[in-house]
Amino acid sequence: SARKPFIAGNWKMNPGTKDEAVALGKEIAGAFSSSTPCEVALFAPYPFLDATVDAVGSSGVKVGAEMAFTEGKGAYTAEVSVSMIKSVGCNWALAGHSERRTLFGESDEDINKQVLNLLNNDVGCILCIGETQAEYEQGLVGPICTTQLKKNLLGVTPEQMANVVIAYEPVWAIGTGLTCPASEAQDVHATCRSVLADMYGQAVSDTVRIQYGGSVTPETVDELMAKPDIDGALVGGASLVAEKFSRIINFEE
Ligand code: G2H
Repeated sequence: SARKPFIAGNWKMNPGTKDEAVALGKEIAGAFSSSTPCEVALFAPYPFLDATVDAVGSSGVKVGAEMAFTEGKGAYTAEVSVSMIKSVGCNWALAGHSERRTLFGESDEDINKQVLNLLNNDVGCILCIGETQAEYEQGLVGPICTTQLKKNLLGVTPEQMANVVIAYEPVWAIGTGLTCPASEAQDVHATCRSVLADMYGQAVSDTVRIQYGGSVTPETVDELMAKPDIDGALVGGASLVAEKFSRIINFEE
């Protein structure tokens, strides 16, 4: 397809020290070359964003925040604003990761506010969606993804969709070692693309990158990336091991 693949590492609340983050960022940047078949971004913990931006240097690897708060400034103890992350060189952020939804109670409305705030400040957004194990077992994958896309993207314009990437992450496949079979992920990605076509028209929908996330490894990435509607990956555990993530970003086309 005409869509440039996009593979991102979500470091979550790892690595444990700035030195580890810098070493990992440097190694991954060193594995990113003109023959790497995708865009690459690393989502790092706040205290390491600045150092990770330095570590990747001029390699072309992007660095982003794992979320950004919806307010611009003020008395919001412990929160981090979009302008703060921009000021250290980050032009991407995640929104709606399932860990934020389930462990921290973020609602579809909260996530919608985050998405709008990022886009209105010219920061790219990877919107994470996906069903829980219970929803999966009840056959609710399509309806859940549809609802999340509609609620989380409410008010986002067709023009702003150029700055949006969707990450489909079946919650039951996150960190469990259970990768969703590539053909099953492809079906969900196609459903998501048809929802986006209903919302924004087919031409816009055809340009939106949809990543798969959930226990992606060097062993599973090639088959996933071969599917027509899988345009990348959001990688947790394997993005913490430079050798593994380097193989993932340099997947076999
Ligand atoms: C899903 C993914 C990254 P992992 O959360 O967002 O993590 O690859 O460890 O399942």
